[in-house]
Amino acid sequence: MAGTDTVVGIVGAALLLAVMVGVFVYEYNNAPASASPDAQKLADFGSKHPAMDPMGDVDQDGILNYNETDLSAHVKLDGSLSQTTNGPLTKDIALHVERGITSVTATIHFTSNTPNPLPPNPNFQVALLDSSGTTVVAGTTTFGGAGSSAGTATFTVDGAELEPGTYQVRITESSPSAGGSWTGMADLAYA
Ligand SMILES: [Ca+2]
Repeated sequence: MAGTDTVVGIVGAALLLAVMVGVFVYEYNNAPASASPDAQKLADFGSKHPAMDPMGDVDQDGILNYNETDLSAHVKLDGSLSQTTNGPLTKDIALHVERGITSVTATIHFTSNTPNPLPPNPNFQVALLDSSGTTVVAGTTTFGGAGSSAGTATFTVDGAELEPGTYQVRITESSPSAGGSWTGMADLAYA
């Protein structure tokens, strides 16, 4: 029994020593390094992007701004609307805007289900609305003209006109319209 106790004691002491050495090596390697990178990154971010929130998340991907390499955001606007005869149909797509925004540009390329017989009828419009539903900017639509089924609708707004918050890109299909689909992107640039 004495021999077993001694072995247990030696093994226990060896394990304790191994743990202590491990802790020391971990602390030695990590203590200075783990405390400062975030602080250093935050300081660097603050000097490079003073208008922005380092703890924000402009592209809403879960990675905070100060850990991002690309400080822009791109929101897909793809969608479709069915035929309407009684009134305009709309589709809203949310945009997250933070301080430091310099511009928002949105463009959609749409295709109507049937060629448009009326050249002045733009079929699809795009606009930016604030959280109260007020139009911040109404875009312009370029249509292919009579017999065409394709066109482009776009807007650009200066960031100085935008308070941080949630906005909506509203795509409106005029009435009457045969319906259609579009692809597009909203690009948000930050300083
Ligand atoms: Ca992010």
